Amino acid sequence: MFKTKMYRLLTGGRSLILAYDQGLEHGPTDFNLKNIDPNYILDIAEKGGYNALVFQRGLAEKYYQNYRDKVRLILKLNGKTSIAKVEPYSAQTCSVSRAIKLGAEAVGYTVYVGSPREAQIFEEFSKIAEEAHDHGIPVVAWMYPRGPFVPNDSTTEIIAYSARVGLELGADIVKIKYNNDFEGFKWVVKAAGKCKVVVAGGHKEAENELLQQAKEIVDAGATGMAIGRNVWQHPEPLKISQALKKIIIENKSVKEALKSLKK
Ligand code: FBP
Repeated sequence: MFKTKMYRLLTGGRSLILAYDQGLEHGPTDFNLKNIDPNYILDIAEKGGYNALVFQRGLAEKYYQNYRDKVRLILKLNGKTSIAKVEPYSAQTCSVSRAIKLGAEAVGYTVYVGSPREAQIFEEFSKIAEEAHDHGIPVVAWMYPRGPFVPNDSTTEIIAYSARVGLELGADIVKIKYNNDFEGFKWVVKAAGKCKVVVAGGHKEAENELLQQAKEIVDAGATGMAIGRNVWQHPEPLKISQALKKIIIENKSVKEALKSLKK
């Protein structure tokens, strides 16, 4: 079962995942009148042919159930708001068994590497990884270095370390940020070993920059992207999805992907 689920998260070894947990992580400040509605996002995930969509449990319960046959779900098992300025720790909000009942193909969890609460985070994550794997469910780990002991979360060294921690702790896919160091990112991917590497999108940026970033990360050996704002804040989410797929899934050039945007 694990192999089938892992296989379905990929297309020819690559993956494009739509992330929509920002309502909890950042608040509605990321949204407009369209993308505040989870149905809008489900429609993008379905029509855009995403490998999977990331939801927290509340959205999975209230919006996802009619889409079980149309969109694959990665259920995020922990979360936090951006309000409390405390030591980085994202509490567990859903169990693995509940995620499976809700139709999850995989589960997700944020590990704040280097946080003063790292020991607690590791303990929680290890239990989740064990339970998920016992049930044949892949684990996607958001590996984000953060906290007072991490003066810079964008160095290649700390990103590579975070990717490695994901591998060591039993993640199947690590979701990390790209720091635009193309050569360094090859090392990051090596550090992740048999773990697949997907890159987060970040704040909305220019289309050519986003597509260039997508090209660099797959050329460096990453599996793809798990991206949110750059897609559902885009005026034409299906077009930008198509352009990303051209690069990530079809191995096309940035030029060809940009051309598909103009059509
Ligand atoms: P984006 O592509 O919109 O950046 O989403 C990626 C993501 O990892 C989300 O899944 C998550 O909500 C958010 O970024 C958290 O980012 P941060 O902790 O840096 O605010």
